[in-house]
Amino acid sequence: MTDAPEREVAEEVSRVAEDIDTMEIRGAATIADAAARALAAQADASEAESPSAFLDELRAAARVLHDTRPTAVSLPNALRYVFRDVRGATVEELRESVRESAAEFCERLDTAQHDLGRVGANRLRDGDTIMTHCHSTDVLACVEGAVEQGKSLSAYAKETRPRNQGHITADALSEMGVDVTLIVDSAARRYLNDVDHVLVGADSIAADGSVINKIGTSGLAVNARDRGTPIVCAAQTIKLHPGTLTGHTVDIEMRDESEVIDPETAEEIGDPEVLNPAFDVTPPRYVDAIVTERGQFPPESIVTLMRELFGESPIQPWEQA
Ligand code: RUB
Repeated sequence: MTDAPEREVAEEVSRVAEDIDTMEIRGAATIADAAARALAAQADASEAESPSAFLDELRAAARVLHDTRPTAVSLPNALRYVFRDVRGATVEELRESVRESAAEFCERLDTAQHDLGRVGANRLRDGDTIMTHCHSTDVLACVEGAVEQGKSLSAYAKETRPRNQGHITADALSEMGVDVTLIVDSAARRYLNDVDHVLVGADSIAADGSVINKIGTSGLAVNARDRGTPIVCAAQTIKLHPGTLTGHTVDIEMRDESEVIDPETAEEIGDPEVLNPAFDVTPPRYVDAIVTERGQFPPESIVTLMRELFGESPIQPWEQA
């Protein structure tokens, strides 16, 4: 957080921020893509007359985007990436470099997801059954890769209360020709014996290899370990959280209670306190592998990749006035 004075940001930036906040735009990779494009839109719309005014506006836009949802590190990592390559002595040069940097970021995101998918696909065998939680485009890339390799798969898709992102996954898997069974979250343990791999995504990966993902992931992982079912996290390196290298923890977003229960029903049952954490932390000992575009890693070794990619002190453009 910062005390920097608030500046006007481009309409498109406000719209994207609102859509991320309300989860019209959701999922870590999709949020990152939208944030990078929004910075490019800010650059396009800027009427700044000096390079410093242009950069002030760009930082203000980064701040608005950054403050939407706290858990998916892909969002600040996208902002960092775009800022890292911004150069120029004039407003026009700066504008062009923001456009180029944002476009390069989005292209790399697509390529990384495709490459990750091929790695994850190699873990899956013809005839395997998977179980999914929430909706992760990185997970779907692994399934798509396996289908492209000619493998036939079945899936249990957990519905994922309270927002039911499992419905999106069920739809996407069916589109790929996967035989899908939708289950409520509490039925997961019942079906784990029939499952060859649990596949989950990540919003952030901490330096110790912990996986931060949609609430319910940790319980699923503990049950999977108890049943001896391998649990794989599919996560592009944009999900590695550099702040955790220096001891920071990942903020877990708390969302509105209206996602859990409507006010009338709450009143009927005595207006209990309602808690709605959006994510949880799965310790590395419950995760068999983290699949990235750079190959698969045991969770405990992910720190090496994190140091290589982010160094010790990543920039925080949204904190600069
Ligand atoms: C989405 C979620 C996904 C990760 C990874 O939560 O937890 O598993 O974001 O998604 P929400 P992806 O619906 O609250 O955003 O692999 O697409 O980046």
